[in-house]
Amino acid sequence: MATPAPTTDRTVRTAPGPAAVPVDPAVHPAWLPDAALAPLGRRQVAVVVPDGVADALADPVVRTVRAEVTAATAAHGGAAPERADDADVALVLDPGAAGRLGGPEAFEVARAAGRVTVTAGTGAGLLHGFFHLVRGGEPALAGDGDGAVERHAPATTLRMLDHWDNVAVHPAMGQVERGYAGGSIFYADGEVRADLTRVAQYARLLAAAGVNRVAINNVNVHAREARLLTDDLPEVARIAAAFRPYGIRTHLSVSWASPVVLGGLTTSDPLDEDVRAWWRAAAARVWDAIEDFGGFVVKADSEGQPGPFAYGRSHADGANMLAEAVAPHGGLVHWRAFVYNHTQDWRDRGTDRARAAYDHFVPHDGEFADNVVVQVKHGPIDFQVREPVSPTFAAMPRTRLALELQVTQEYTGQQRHAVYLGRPWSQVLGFRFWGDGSPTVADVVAGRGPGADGGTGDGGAGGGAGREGGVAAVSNVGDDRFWTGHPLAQANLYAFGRLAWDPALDPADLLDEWAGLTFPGADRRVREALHAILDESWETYEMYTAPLGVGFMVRPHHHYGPDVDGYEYTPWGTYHFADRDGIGVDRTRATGTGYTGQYPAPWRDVYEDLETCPDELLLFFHHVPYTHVLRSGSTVAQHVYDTRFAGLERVLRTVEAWQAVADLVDPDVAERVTERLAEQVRSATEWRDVLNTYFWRKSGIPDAKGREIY
Ligand code: GCV
Repeated sequence: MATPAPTTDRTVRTAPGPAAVPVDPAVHPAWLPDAALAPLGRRQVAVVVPDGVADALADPVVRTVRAEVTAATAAHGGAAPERADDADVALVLDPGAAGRLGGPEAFEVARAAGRVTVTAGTGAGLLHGFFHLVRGGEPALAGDGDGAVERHAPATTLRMLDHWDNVAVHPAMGQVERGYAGGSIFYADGEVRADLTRVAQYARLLAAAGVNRVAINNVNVHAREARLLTDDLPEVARIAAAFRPYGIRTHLSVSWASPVVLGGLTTSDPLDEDVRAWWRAAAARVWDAIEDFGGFVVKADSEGQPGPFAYGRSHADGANMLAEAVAPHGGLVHWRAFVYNHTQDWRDRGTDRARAAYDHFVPHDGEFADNVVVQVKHGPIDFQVREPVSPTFAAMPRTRLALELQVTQEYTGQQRHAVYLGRPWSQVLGFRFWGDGSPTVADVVAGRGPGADGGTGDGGAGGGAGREGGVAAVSNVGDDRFWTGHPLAQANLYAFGRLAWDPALDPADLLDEWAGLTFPGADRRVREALHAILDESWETYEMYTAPLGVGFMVRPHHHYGPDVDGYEYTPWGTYHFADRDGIGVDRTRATGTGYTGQYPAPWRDVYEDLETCPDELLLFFHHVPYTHVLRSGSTVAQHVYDTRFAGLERVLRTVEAWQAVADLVDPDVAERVTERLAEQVRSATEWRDVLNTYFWRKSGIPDAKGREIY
């Protein structure tokens, strides 16, 4: 994207407007319904750029801001005057301001003399400022302030969504792997969709939440998907063109074996000169087609995907070879740390999947190239409802690390259960490995952890100069009319973007912000009910599913519904080791797998000691008898019974809260939510009964309260 040249000429001029704002009326507007733009659209809103900055006028994101303003003011009775002097709201592009403001996406807001003035150094900054005012509604638009200036800049410049979308429908995983919202918005019938209006609309939603990068295909790269890198480049360029006006850069997942499967070479060895040349040429073709392309995402040596281990090379060798190919173009390599043995022997208690990311990657800290981001799942296993934070974040100070979250609810109810994930994500982002006052995970991924050089990144301008790796998450969006299957699962996508921009935001406030935008003008009772339904829904889900951090207990393959021993005697490494006496995984240094030793103090000791290990992670770290007394005072068995019964009760109260307001919302939304809640009740009942029965039959310990267990 063109960067406007600095100018001293302060004459202002209205930027030209582009095509219409992408809105398909058949699709639910999520957090950008027309009415959410009314407070701004009722006003006089000027978009002004310094005269003589030709590049600024050509910047597609500046043109988007202009289109948004034109559309909103036309729809709501405001106007778009040319001059700031005639406006209630002035969106001012000042190309010289980016540095002063804190980066290209930063903006400042001043309120004085009846006017709100947003100033930004780039189109992207201006767009974020525009959506900041939309989110803030009337209070944000009152121009009667004292001129005090608020500054807003993202915590990290890399805020990415990963799509696990397949181009061709996969026989086992379907069109979208772990997708619970219909087909793909990018692909249908084995091709990129001809009509990408929906993608443009998605880009607009993402920009309004703060996301600025999207990887458009599954990290499991099958034969058809591999060709996105070569034959389909013009199609990928069309997708990138749909994202670009909203300041979002496009990334591709690539197959490690591309030189073989696409290039006809006999090897993918990263140290082979022909392989390196193949990747250099491939990268050059990509950037020829898409000038602002973001880079490659790689899942290697993981769950059957090919990787450098086949050639006796390390993951640093593999990642750096790709990094070298993309570096001349300012590209990034997101290299996933989700590497573990998925063919282990359940009889072998010495192998611990939780150790894997750390064991594979930490020895290579400092070896990864500057444009490699090692992308680490938030927990050491796989997006379970409760896991400790992955210790890998604390152990690679010389590597750019990204936090990977999962917005799609693979293990948290698959968008059939209402489960708001803002709170657990906020806890992960705020986790302090080195004790009170030490840097958080959010600091680490922003390049401000201990031992990092404190760089602030390049603002998305070309590869990243700092040590930041940012935040990535698996998207929960499909071609469903509500985007996310469960309309309330939109809150998760929204909260992800907002927390990626500012990890310090309160997830409960974000919930209210989302509800206010999505249901503008709705009866106060609707917003109160949504808050009541969602705010503690993660805890509710945990109460009826796998207890005390033990994880899994889901049905194999599709991962929905209870099957306590479903994975117990399989090669996947997700065991709970229940027998008649007790349950849990001994991950202590003293008697177990030694995983606690991957944490720095104080956590290595907190988790090691039964006396100090938090209840909610007890079975992740310790194997204990069912009679073990928790810090809460309850035994493990009684805790399981009590929380399973209480969990279902909470779901039933959720249903009541919804029923009280369902008539006050759009009937389509009401019907879909009502249908999903009915399934949540059925499923939570099944979870309660299966879990309670399992623990009772294993332990022989009856429920102290004599409730029905089968
Ligand atoms: C894309 C889990 C999921 C897989 C997914 C994998 C990953 O194992 O079940 O579907 O594969 O994570 O993150 O790569």
